[in-house]
Amino acid sequence: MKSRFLESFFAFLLCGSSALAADYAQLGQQLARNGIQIDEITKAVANFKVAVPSWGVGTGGTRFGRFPGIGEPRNVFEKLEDCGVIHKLTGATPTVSLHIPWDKTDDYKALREHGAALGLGFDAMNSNTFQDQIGQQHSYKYGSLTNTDAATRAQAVAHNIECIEAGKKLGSKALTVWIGDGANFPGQSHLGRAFDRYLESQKQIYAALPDDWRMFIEHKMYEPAFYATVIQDWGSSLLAAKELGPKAFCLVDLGHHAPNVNIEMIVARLVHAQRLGGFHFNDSKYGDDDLDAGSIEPFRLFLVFNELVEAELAKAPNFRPAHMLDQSHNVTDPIESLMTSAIELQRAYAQALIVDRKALHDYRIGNDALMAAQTLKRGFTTDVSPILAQARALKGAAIDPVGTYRKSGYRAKCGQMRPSKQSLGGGIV
Ligand code: LRH
Ligand code: MN
Repeated sequence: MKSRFLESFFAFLLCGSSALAADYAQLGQQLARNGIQIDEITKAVANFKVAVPSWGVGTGGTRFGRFPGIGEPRNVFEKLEDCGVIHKLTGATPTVSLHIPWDKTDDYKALREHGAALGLGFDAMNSNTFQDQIGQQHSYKYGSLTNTDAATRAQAVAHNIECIEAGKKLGSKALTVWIGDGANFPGQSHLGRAFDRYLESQKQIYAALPDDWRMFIEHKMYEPAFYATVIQDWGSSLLAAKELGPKAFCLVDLGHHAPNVNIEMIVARLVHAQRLGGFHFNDSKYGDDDLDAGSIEPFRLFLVFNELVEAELAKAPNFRPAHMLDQSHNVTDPIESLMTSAIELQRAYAQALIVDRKALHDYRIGNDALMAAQTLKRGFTTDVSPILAQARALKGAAIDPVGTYRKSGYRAKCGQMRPSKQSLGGGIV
């Protein structure tokens, strides 16, 4: 049924192409003056890929409530259809990152075929030992992989191995392990032994990883634990990755740090350690707000991509970061937010690619701090929108994704096709 939906978009894809040609030519001349070939940048942007979180296409919600939109996906198959729309219109999101058990199904073969029919593959699998499931034998109230009770740890290990087995059927090549384990009060847990239990559990999960898989360890400063989180920061994550083995990497969720933490510095260090596994991109002003990437601190996002471009240019060893979005949408249409967020990542990447690296290097060596800062910033202040639109046009995607999506009436059609019932919790409530 659905791929016919996608077909219906063709009518609007190339709206805005005439203006694009003029804008692209003008930007091309501007960049050529600095010795930059615009088509090179456009090609690199067109090759940029970011995975969409399956849990992002439904309305997220906060602890205070959830206000579902119309035509919410009711199961993982419908979630994939919405992810198919995002990829059709942006050309930048060919894979989906699933969350188990939110996306659990008894027919992963059918799910894989459904994805393929929509032009989608599967990125990192996400395990969930931060919620108790109905009928679950051992509660994760006091932790999962680090729980003081061995049976609870074993249950959590088994769940992660179940996620690997599901991912193998889907063609996924990675498992993201984020646990909320921690303490709310000083004294509640032994900080050292909790970490030892974490490693003991993770070693069993690591042993179950196929040879060509990676494990992404996701750190988070706080929430749901409000005093000490076992994998609280990149240091704990890197210690664990190094102790587990070469298939273990550190995943940076931009929202998982204290305000004003220099995240691009963390990226530079993880590149140095050859353990940068990837990202959960989003934005935040206060806590783990899971807002749209680039919506609050676009300059910070640019500085993260600046480190990625520096690593790319330096041909950093073992550098293969997996890009994923991890957002929660409460007041926007999730499809529109995920499309614009994917494009904001491409924007930050393009801005970092057009930085005059030679001039920047010379100013740095000459300790000309002002000109070094200005040279880097010029990348950020250049409007690269024509490059982003051209990259989409080259891939047969929409020049104006949100405009095309709204013209298509997809959401209204979903409203008819998917009678709204209290759809899948799936949110992060
Ligand atoms: C934890 C997190 C993690 C996911 C969850 C949905 O805050 O970022 O990546 O499992 O959100
Ligand atoms: Mn995350």
